[in-house]
Amino acid sequence: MEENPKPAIVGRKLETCELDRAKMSLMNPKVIEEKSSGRTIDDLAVKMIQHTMREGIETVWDRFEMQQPQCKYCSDGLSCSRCAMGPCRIIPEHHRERGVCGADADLIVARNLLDTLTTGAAAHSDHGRDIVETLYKTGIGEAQGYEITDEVKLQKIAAELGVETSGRTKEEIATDVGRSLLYEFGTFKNKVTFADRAPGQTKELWKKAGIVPRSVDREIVEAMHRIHMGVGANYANILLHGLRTALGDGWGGSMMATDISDVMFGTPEINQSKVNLGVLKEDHVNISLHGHNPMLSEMIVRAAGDPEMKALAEKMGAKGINLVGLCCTGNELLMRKGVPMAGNHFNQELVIATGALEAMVVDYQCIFPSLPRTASCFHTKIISTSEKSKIVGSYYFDFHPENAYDTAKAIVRMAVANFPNRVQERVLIPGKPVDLMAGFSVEAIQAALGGTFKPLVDLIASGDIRGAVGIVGCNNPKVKHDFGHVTLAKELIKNDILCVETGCAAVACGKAGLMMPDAAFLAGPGLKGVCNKLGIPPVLHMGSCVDCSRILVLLAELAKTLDVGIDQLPAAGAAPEWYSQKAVSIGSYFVASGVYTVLGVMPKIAGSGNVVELLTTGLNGVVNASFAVEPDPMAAAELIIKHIDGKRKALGI
Ligand code: BF8
Repeated sequence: MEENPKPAIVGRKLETCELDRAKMSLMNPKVIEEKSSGRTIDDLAVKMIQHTMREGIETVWDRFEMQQPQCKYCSDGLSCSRCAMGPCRIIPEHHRERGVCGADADLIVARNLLDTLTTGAAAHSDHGRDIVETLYKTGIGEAQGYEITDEVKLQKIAAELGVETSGRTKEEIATDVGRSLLYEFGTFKNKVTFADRAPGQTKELWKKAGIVPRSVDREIVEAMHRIHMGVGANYANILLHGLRTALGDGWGGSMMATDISDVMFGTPEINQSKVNLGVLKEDHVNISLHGHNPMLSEMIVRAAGDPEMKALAEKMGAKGINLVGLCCTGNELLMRKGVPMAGNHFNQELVIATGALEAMVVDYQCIFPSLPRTASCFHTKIISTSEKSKIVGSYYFDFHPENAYDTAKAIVRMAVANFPNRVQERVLIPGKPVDLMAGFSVEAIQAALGGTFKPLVDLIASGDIRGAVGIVGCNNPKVKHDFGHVTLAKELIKNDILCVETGCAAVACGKAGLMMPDAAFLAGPGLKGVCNKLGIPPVLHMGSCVDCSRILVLLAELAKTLDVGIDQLPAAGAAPEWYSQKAVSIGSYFVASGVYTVLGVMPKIAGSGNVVELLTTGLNGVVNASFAVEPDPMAAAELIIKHIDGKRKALGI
């Protein structure tokens, strides 16, 4: 294959260190010690944060400090800058009870929340569309270097969509599946097909509440319409549409992202790998893959395996090429390929600060726009690849399915060529990595159980497993990095509750050692017995954030086995350190699907008692589930255990 793509520099080239290192640098060892240990529970991250403080490298925690105090009206959801009559703030004590348009606190808070949720649903779903389009282009022979890996899953999805399979090649089937799924985004079909995977009882609740998702884009566009001034005027009505939009994400956009990635790159199987900043190698070219869509990172993995690239690395003086993951792209690669994981959201700047990273390759979502500034103080190159992102100061490759392999190879070549620029004296790899098990797709769990979900249901019925909780979401400087995830998971497994995790929550628990079978010693007697018998950890890695859709499918399977709705299961969700709009959508489709969900960070809704009441109580009368907000993970565990015990009692188990 010919290799010709060349990068363009976005904006301007950041030639020398762009940070005011002298201003940022701290020299007092006591202050450094106190500040760093207050920021994270990740031991290697503590060391790197100390390093950044001494070196004057600005991080997310520094910027958070600089932003204090944050605006209280904005935090409460009471500010609106939606139209040009504003911006407005609701300040009752100053007789400002309505915005210029006449919207009150309830409406302003609800509109802001729907805006946030919809942004998240759009992000997941647009990722889903990108992967579906790649499948379609693979089918018609226009995608370079991609292939259909899981034909069985392709056939299964084809059957769900009514696509003819007999006597057809996998490419022909992929073309029709791709086309059919692209229709799921618009208004042509008027139904989100994968939502049929939910149990009948759950679908009945959606129908009664009028929140059956009609299509992915339709709900998103309608949400944006509803939040225009002079349209949505009723906070409850606005929030109900939020649930419908979120369902279109969870059972639509995200589920397509997960399933079609499985078809293209393989459905994950249980594997073992390593996690934390210690996965970097001193004598290798280190490339971190950061972002979300595996259509980029899978191709980089292929290109890095090319003998030509290996030879080039050796020529540059390296022993080889070491690919490491970050955030959800890292989760995708870890799940399918066992690629080691450098860390979660708040590790992204610290990886660069090791001085051992030749390139950080990114696509979209959760990538700090300031990364090129951080990298400008090291030899690291930030390589952006998505036309949707194009980070200023990055090297941009126009990556798309038609030129995927050539571009991936050009990216790897650029990273390898950067190895001689590494300043060995500045390299600090702060420790050794931790082992973790990953790859717990629904299919892998089912296979481990012997082919059906009945044994898991039996273990739940017997009380060996008291319940199951999906711990998901991000890092947020309002919470000590990883503390919320790890504390909650430890307390739940101690109480015989199986944890299934995705996103940055999963990475946090991996780093804490909870994703190896020997972590079962931390579990209660029932769960410990199950883990020992099956050789699995008490905390299961189920993938990236779009893979929260795997949690939905797992819950649906358990509910169907018991012939109940999802809302009747002894299950819950939690997002102890969430920050992103995507997390709002995830939390909302969990709740809309019947899953009680506890948030560790307060959403921007405190300004409306009515909105708070509806989300934390009122929704019980609609979808038999609600949100709770509890920043203390131990107290959150208590709420969840109480909820699970209540559901067990109602089921008579
Ligand atoms: O989608 S958990 S910080 S990386 S938003 Fe982002 Fe949050 Fe991490 Fe993945 Ni999800």
